[in-house]
Amino acid sequence: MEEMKAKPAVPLPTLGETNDLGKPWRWEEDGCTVTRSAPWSPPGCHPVGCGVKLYVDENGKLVKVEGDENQQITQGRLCVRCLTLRDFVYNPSRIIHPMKRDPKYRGQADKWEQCTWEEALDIIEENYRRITAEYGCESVVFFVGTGREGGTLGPYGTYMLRSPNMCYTQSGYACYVPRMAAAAYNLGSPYPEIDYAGGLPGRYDDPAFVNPECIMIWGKAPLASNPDGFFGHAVVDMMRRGARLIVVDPRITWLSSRADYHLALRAGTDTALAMAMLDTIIREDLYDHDFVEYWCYGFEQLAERVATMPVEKAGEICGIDPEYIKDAARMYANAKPASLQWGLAFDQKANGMQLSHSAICLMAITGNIDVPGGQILGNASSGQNETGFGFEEALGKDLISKMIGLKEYPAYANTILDAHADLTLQAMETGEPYPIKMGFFAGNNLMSCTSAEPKRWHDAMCKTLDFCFTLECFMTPSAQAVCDVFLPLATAAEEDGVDFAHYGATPVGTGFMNKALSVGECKTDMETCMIVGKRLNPQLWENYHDVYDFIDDLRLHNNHRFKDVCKEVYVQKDVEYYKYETGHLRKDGQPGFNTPTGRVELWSTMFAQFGDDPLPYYEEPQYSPLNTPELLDEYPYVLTTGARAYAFFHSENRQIPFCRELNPDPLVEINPKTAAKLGIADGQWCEVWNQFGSAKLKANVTIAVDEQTIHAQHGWWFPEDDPNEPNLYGTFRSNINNLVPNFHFGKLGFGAPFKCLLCNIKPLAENYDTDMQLVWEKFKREDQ
Ligand SMILES: Nc1nc2c(c(=O)[nH]1)N[C@H]1C(S)=C(S)[C@@H](COP(=O)(O)OP(=O)(O)OC[C@H]3O[C@@H](n4cnc5c(=O)[nH]c(N)nc54)[C@H](O)[C@@H]3O)O[C@H]1N2
Ligand SMILES: Nc1nc2c(c(=O)[nH]1)N[C@H]1C(S)=C(S)[C@@H](COP(=O)(O)OP(=O)(O)OC[C@H]3O[C@@H](n4cnc5c(=O)[nH]c(N)nc54)[C@H](O)[C@@H]3O)O[C@H]1N2
Ligand SMILES: [Mo]
Repeated sequence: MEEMKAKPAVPLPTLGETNDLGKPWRWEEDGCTVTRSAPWSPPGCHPVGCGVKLYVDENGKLVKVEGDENQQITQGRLCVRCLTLRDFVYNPSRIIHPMKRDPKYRGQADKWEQCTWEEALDIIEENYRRITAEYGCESVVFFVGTGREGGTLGPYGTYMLRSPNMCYTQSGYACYVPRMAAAAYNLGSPYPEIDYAGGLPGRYDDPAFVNPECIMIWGKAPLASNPDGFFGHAVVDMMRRGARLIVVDPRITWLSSRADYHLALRAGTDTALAMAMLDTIIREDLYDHDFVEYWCYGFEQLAERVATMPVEKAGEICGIDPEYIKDAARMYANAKPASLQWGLAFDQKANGMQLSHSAICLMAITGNIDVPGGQILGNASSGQNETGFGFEEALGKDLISKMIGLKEYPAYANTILDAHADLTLQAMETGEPYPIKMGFFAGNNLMSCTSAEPKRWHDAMCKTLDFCFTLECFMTPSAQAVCDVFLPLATAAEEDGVDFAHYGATPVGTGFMNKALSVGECKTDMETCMIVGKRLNPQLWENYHDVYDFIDDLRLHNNHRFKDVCKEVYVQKDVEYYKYETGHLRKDGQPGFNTPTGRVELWSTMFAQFGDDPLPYYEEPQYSPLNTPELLDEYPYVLTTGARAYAFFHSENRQIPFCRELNPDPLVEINPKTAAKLGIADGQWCEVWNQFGSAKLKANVTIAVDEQTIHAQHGWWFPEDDPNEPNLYGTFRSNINNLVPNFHFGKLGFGAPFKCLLCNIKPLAENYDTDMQLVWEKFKREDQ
């Protein structure tokens, strides 16, 4: 519980030094006011703070969005989701006024009625008082999705609802936090991102930077995903400057096709590969002796452990030529510097913590941590800066001790103070340890996207929640199914706010969102949190008079005033290397790493303390050709899901005609030979199924996957389809998460098999094709 007390300090931008570009933040041009901004969400995105120029005409209408060439990281480059922001802002299906619906009519689209904010707040307050009086504050859950403005707003649960239960509803928290926890526990720093000179004023030409000779991209597709504050195109920038690639991915991607080594392993077998690479590097004496001797803990034990996974054995498990593994390991170890970029595939398996631990071992024994062009770390004061916001003061020890999963999975619950996803589902289903009666979701569409077995989550919520409300831009299947009040959410173009690369954990930069327009009665996450919080728990909000007080305190920790600094638009953060020598990694100022032993823990004292093996070990996925050969007759293919699509952020953007046209239907990738064998034609609708469920997707016949592997897109629903129960915009028809089970996590409570299951696939005669004409007609703006 010690960790909960600390209110982490905010990473301080050094204003005026790193960003003295002398560029205006707002100007007039051809009858428009142009505002520079560095948005986060919505539309959903991670906090890269991509630079945009928002053109607003004299009527206050957004007319176009362009990339901001002044933004130091993105330098004018933008993805389709920002370029189509105008279609998001003015989409005819966007909800721009509060709405209410009698809970007895849940799932009925025509029963919503527009109401005022006051009325909506009255309904929320009345239900909150009634429910918490009977069942306590712990019966209220803040259901949360991916990390973005809404998703990371800890104060929603803490200061608004005064509940210990903020629950990210993906089984085993299978996104980011497992990697972060493995790093926090074993490296003492939350996220070792690859160095792409993000924080350096001269970027790649800065004298402090060294271009990596080798980048190993593992279970990540950064060009499509730009995750967590990493700008994916930076990989291409560094390739142009000479970096060679190793890509570890069962699929062929743009980057793997340009790599020196593409380790196309069987999905889910990564830890075996990582251990074999460690073994090769140690056996062939390619490791950094000084770094290992002075800064690592448990090297001998690690060497002994990984010797149990020689390349021959790993090659067999992963389906890769052992010599090829050796060569790749040599290239990574010999390159100076080299960086390793780990992705979502690390989290989406029960064996993922061991994989993350192995990756940290690889980074460490090759001496690439905290060096230019290697892995960059934040200093002792950076971290996930708002989750711990007043947690203990607001809740008190008694309420905190009721957090679901705190006792069973402390390694999980303590990392970012989250209720365990699977145990929260269980609590809704069984009423144990206590009933869950009220919900709020911001940034979560669990029935289409976030959660495994979505119908199960649907049934549990519909059964147990007396009252639920949401803050959203669009009516989602989840909101349609279970919400009783809908609050309209402002987009990033309508918001003043702040975002940090890696939520503050790595030294890259801070972006400022500058409000350029208003739409309807929409409010931002920060405004809503404060308004609802002042109603429900006014005593906790006494110090905040307007939303800027809240932004200054929460995001800038009162070290700056938003209004003074927002005109900087994007501020790079100071970068310091070799902090383990200067004492800047540890709060006590001692040299070394912020771990119990002061070293990078190859032998993990924290894992041991939590009851897991302190060394990396390999476990087959729960359902796999080697682990469950008896299932192969029925489910002969390895299923991986959710590799990011350029057109969409998860379940979003399906109502944006330009995005939808890029990817009109849910796709399943299948190898041409497999497709031929099964009589599946390119573009034909198929059913993919396993022992947990089935989904209908359209075949994308491609050599991107091998004959054994099937890859399915995730997050699908059809905003043009029938909204009512039980159809709910057709979301259960094509939801690949029907095939993903809950409760298949690892010993520490983390991980879920989203990227390593078995399945079968067959062609369908039916046709569910999107009618693009209908999409355009239904979702186009008046002036399009
Ligand atoms: N456009 C877009 N960008 C996004 C998102 C989005 O929905 N759309 N979502 C955001 C979120 S929340 C996240 S977490 C990030 C995730 O972004 P990434 O970390 O890049 O993860 P994915 O795109 O899911 O998968 C990356 C690669 O892992 C491969 N893979 C699949 N199974 C395995 C396996 O078992 N082992 C290995 N080694 N590789 C495997 C896939 O083939 C894919 O190429 O993206 C963020 N960015
Ligand atoms: N099969 C499979 N399933 C997966 C994955 C996979 O790889 N495979 N990836 C998983 C991962 S890593 C993640 S993180 C989850 C993501 O799951 P979710 O977080 O549910 O994904 P989204 O669809 O992006 O977001 C849900 C809603 O948030 C709203 N929203 C966007 N920005 C904001 C904001 O700032 N504030 C508020 N209040 N609302 C906002 C959007 O309108 C959207 O309707 O999906 C998971 N699901
Ligand atoms: Mo995620």
